[in-house]
Amino acid sequence: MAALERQVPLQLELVRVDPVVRNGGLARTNPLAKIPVLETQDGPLHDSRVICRFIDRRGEGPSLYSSETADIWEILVLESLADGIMDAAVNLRYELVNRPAELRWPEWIETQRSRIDAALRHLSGRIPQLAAPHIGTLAVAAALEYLDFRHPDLDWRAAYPALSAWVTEFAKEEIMQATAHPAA
Ligand SMILES: N[C@@H](CCC(=O)N[C@@H](CS)C(=O)NCC(=O)O)C(=O)O
Repeated sequence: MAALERQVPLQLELVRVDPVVRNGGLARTNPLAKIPVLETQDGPLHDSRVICRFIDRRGEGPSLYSSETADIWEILVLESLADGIMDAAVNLRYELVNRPAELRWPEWIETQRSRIDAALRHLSGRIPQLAAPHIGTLAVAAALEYLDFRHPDLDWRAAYPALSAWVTEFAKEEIMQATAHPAA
C-alpha cells in the first residue's frame, strides 16, 4: 500500500512462513525469520513500520506521515494501534490454527481477543481522527480487513458499527481497491 501510494516500484515475492518451522532462506535476510522483508540495494530491512518509513523517504509527493487533519503523534499512534491489533490477530490465528487442539490455552486466547476488542473500542471513539489517508489510517484499515478475512467469528463490525461504516467507506479509496485481498 505504501509503495503504491508513494509510487515507489517494488517487486513482490510471496514467502511462506510457519511459526514453528524456521524458514532458513528468510532468516538470511531477517534473523527473526518473519515477513515482511524489503531487499534494498543497501541490504535487507524488516518490519512493516521500518519498511514503510524507508519507502516513504523515497516517494514522490506528500509524505504518508503527514496530514492536514492529524498531527504526527496521532498518525504514529494509529499505526502502532494497527500493529498491535495485527500482532494479537496473528497470535490468535497461530493459537487456533497451528497449535494442537489439546495444547490450546483459553485464557491466552481470551487475552488476545480482549486486546483487539479494547483497541477497536478506542478507535471507535476517535473516528474523526481517521478522516484522511495516511500511514495510520492505511494501517488501521488493513488491520480491520485482516480481522474480516481471518477472524470473521469475532464479528467486530456488529460490536463497532461506526468503525465498520468508516472502513466500508475508506475501502472505496483507490489505494484500498488496488490492494484488496483477492478473497475480499
Ligand atoms: N511487527 C512485525 C510483525 C511481523 C510478523 O509477525 N510476521 C508474521 C506474519 S504471519 C510472521 O512472519 N510470522 C512467522 C513466525 O512467527 O515465525 C511487522 O509488522 O512486520
